[in-house]
Amino acid sequence: MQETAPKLKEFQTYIDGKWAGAQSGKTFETFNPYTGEPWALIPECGPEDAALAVEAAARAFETGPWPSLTATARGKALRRIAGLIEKHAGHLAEIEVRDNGKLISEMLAQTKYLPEWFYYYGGLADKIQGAVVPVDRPEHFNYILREPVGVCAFIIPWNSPLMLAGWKLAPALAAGCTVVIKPSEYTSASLLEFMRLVIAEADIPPGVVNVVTGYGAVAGEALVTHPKVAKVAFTGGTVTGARVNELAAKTFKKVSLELGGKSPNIVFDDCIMDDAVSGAISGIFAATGQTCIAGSRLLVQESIHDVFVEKLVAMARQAKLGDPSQFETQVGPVTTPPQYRKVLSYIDIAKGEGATCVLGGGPASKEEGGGTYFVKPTIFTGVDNKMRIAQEEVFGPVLSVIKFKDEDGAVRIANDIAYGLGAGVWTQSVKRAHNMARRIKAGTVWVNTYRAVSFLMPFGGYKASGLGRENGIEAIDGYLQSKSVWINNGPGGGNPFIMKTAS
Ligand code: TXE
Repeated sequence: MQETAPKLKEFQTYIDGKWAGAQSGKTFETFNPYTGEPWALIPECGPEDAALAVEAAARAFETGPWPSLTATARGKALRRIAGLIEKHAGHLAEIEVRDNGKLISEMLAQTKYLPEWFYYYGGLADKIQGAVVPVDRPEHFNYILREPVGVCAFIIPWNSPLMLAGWKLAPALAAGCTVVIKPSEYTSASLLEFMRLVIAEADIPPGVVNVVTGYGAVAGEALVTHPKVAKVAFTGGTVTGARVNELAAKTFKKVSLELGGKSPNIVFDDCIMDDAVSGAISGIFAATGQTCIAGSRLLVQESIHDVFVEKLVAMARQAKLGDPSQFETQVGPVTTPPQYRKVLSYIDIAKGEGATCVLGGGPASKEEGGGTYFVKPTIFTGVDNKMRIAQEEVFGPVLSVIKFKDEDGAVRIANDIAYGLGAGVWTQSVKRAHNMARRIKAGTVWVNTYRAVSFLMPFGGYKASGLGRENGIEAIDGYLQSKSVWINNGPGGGNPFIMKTAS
């Protein structure tokens, strides 16, 4: 009997409150990275679909119910979104696990936490206040309005699509912007389910939130270059981020970039060793190392190096690889085939550079709990900070251990890198903790913890790790611009030919 291929689920885009395929009728398959099998079809949008979405977002920004909502009503809309995410957190997590292979335990933690972003920025919506300025002119009444920037394009990567889209969407909507989101071509499904179960149900007017699926170089670039897009918020690789920044500059868009990292996780000999070992492991092997804040450079003080590495390898060796939809699994697959090849190639590079592989060092077979796109948790010791394995982002379960002598040495190595996203410090000394936090050039420094995020804390990069900040109060500034209003309540308009500077 001939086997018939299972029918693939067909997704549609969400533009102007309507569901549709790409205008070209084209689709592409999306894969389950655990099985390696396709499971759904995604519309392959082109510039024409991107233009439709931007026009819809521009109309929704200028006219219709969205701009006439009070800020308080916008806040309520965000709280409705939060409630619906809470309701569907389980389903949204399952979809994302199927599409990107992230562990169900981590995904559920993300989808259950995501509503907080919408509650927080929902609460902020009617606290966006301008100011009255006592300007240096008699009989003037001057004030500053804070207005939404307009249509925003979000370019989202594959490692945490819902969370990274939510971090942008909540402040943008609170500010009064409208939005077009382009998810990664590898992981469009969770965002489309989010549109169906959350945005379409939350009574958000048509055109306020739109999704265009497709490839970065086509659908992504069409959004980044569209003249009616006022702001681009991008999360992804540094090379792509530079391209997006360059393209967006041609039409003077505001840009925020959340890019790669090569974060130092620094262990001093006065740390609580067991805490630091688990912090080092979760820092690099959680999410299979596919996070921008992965603690991929482990800096260990030479006085405890050997005993620390022994404990580290012993614990990492126990990691249970397997099906990400099972709660007991600790390390899942690499999400995309190119990423899988990239991770393996960096393992070869490290070996070629003379680093010592003390754990893993290649693909994980089915017998080892692995399969299609699995890489064994890998640890290299004897790494010099000048090596490529120490300088370049791998974005996979590969840890480089680097020795240091003292605090100055740790700071020098930590900062000797193009990136500056995160850093970890493990110490019991309060003085050292604060000194390190001050001296490290990174957007986040964790002391005696690692990879913690909150809607309340700004997140973003120094140096090549990005521009701007997400989360916290300041994130909303990225979606606002100031307008200065001058009202002359006095006589006359002054000399028409002379600029009115202070006399
Ligand atoms: O990401 P890309 P890729 C890093 C990580 C990884 C590398 C490459 O090191 O190995 O980036 O990953 C869209 N105009 N990070 O290639 O290309 C694309 O469709 C407009 C770090 O998968 O950055 C997707 O939606 N858009 C990172 C998004 O950009 C374009 C997370 C990200 O894809 C485009 C992921 C273009 N010309 C990877 N080209 C993090 N900071 O967390 C692509 N895109």
